[in-house]
Amino acid sequence: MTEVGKARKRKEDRRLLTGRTQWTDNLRQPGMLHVMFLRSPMAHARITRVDVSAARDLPGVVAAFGGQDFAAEQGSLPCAWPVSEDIVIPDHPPMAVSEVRYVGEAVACVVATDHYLAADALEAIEVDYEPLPAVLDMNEALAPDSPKVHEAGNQAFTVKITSGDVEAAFRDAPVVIDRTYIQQRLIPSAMEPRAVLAGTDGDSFTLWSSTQIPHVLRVMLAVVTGIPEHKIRVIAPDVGGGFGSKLQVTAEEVLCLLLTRRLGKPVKWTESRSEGNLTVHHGRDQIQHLRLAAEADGRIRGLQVELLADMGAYLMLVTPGIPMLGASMFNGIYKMDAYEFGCTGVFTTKMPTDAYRGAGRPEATYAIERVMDELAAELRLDPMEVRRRNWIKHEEFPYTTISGLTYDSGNYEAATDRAMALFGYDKLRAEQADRRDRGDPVQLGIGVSTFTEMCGLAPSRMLGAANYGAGGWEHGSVRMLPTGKVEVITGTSPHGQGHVTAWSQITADALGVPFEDITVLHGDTAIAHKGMDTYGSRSLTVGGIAVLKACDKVKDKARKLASHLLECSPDDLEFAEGVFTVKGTDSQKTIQELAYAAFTAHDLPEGVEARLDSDATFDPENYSFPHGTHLCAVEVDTETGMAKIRSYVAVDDVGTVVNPLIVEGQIHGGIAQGVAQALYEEAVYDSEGNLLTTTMADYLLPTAMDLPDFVTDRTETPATSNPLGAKGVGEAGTIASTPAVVNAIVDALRPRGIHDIQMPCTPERIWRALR
Ligand code: MCN
Repeated sequence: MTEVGKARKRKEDRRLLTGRTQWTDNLRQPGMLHVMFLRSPMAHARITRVDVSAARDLPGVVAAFGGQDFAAEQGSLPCAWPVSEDIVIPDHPPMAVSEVRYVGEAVACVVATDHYLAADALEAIEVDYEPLPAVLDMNEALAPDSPKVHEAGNQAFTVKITSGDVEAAFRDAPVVIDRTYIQQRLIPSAMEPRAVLAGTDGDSFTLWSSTQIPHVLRVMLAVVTGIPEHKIRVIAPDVGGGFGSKLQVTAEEVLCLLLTRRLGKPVKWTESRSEGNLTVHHGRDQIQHLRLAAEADGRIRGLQVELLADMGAYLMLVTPGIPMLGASMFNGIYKMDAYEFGCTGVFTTKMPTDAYRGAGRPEATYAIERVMDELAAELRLDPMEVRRRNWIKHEEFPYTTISGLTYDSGNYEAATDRAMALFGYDKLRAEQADRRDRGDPVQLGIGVSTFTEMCGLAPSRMLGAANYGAGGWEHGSVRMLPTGKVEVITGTSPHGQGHVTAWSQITADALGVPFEDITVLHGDTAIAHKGMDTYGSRSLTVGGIAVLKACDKVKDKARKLASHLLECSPDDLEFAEGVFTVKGTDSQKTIQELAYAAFTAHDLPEGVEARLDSDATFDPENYSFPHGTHLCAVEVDTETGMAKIRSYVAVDDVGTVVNPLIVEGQIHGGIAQGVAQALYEEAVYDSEGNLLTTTMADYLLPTAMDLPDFVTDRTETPATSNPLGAKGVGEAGTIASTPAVVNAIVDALRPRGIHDIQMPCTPERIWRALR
């Protein structure tokens, strides 16, 4: 059996599970200092005075600074995705100098010999604020008389995309569904909070950070601070999850670098959970207005989408691009004649939003899958039937959608049939009818989500066309060591996804070396010198393929050497399971023998270097389009409003699977996050712009106890855009699950005249809707 496809346990887990890890906060450096940031208690205010002198005098304090002290050197935090020509990208100083625009923005800092001394000394800093009005509601922010977040106004950008004749689609349409949904603001909650350690030898700088993007960060730190790129090394040591929240160039990273330059000593910062809730970039936060026109038989004519997307106070690394990642996804897996997408990015005095698992695609999928259920209800059709009448049929692939993407492959029928069988769809519908007839206080709802997503970010030319500031290629290197062992170096930066294991499987098959003989290095710009890092479920379909391509080049070199040593033509050699054999003979060389021969270099042919190492860059032709059918059964207690998931079936199609165990883990984690949005999580600001959900007691993260058993299965429709046939999986569960859960709740309540419940669907909200 090949390694690809094997449910290998993860190589990285023994170390992680036995505490032999290198979290950034565990790192120690001689003479290391600790920095803590004083954060604005006001959502919006002018800073009229910052006095750090009393803090400077406290025991253990080495230095204290206000924003003015950094004004000349701190630059502006970058936004790499200007989605329109006239987008407003306000200056974003890492430490506020003259104005604060959200609660939590850094206004001063203390550097001390100890983390707690630094924290205590923050209390001695005096800051005077002149309050300005908070701007919290997107609709109000766009009113002409609204107070302004930035001088240039509260509109960051507005974009419109049209395809087909929208007016014709809606003219005399037999059915028009018109709905507004709110994507509540979410707070990414990685297990490991953010942490940064910056050090210098006087000339060069090393920054350890709990980041997803060491390579992007290095470039950006050079651009922001003016420190030459070759003098900066960024290391992402073990990183305990990110979910998009560590796809960022943060104020703390820049400020730690500036502090180590100024003080000549290593400086570390680790956030507390409350500090993290306030200042890690938030996710979602959109108001979505959808209008869908359909024929009387349920066939969709056209779709109009109008979004308001809350940017928060500034545009961070990819803030404006997040709603745009959903722009081509509202049409989902469905065929239609016309589509219009409009989006306005709005500034408010809240923490900026940015990528959070799925980033734009969960929002789009939620909206279309909710609306499909509304269409079914309007036409008194089964929700699955409406979908069947509209989805792209398996024989129609490759299919170019109304929003202009070409879905390379898929089989929605197969995944749906499998999911319905596992779920016992018809039986559950019968039970639902029975409970309705009996007037059972506990009603049953069935939620359907037939989704696709675009991931595997991405073809560089497509990112360029979307005005994104970087490419989407990935890099991989393979080093054959003299003893025949293998080092793989990847530009991806795993933080929970198991790349060490998966890349070992790919390499083992490609080179015919044992899985155990392979090690994978990553996350250090001095070792993995090229890379675009990990996000957008891109690592396998871009980075894994780069490793595969590098293996191919190693084999080409080895073949040349083998033909020389075996005195035959390269074409006369067969390669299988790590051995080159002269066809029709038993004359052989193993790839390990060839690695050693290359190392000794005693007898190399012309043009062959003294190594079999190779590297490759892969830039795919297209995105990756995983899909699947998720079904959820929810019991809703109409007396208490409690909604409890009874069963959940997910049949996903991620093309060829490298490691089924990892894929299942990704789906599980993803579903948990999607269910969390449907039922539990919400960032809440009060009317003055104070975040109320700053602790785990207020921000309700579900635990394993709150989640049902998931039944998962797969269909495999290979991708055509990469040689493995793989599609991304890292975000699929999150994208698919939220609408499945909410559709189920609404389905249970529909006979009571309810057609929406605002997320998170808390017992209180359901109870109120019932009354
Ligand atoms: N895989 C596979 N076969 C496939 C597809 C994927 O075996 N057909 C494996 C890959 O080899 C890889 C893993 O599944 O080991 C995820 O691959 P991929 O879909 O390429 O996603 P990335 O590795 O690029 O991970 C990013 C993705 C994103 S965008 C978020 S957000 C997310 C996620 O991964 N954040 C995570 N999963 C996470 N898991 C953990 N533990 N922590 C996070 O922060």
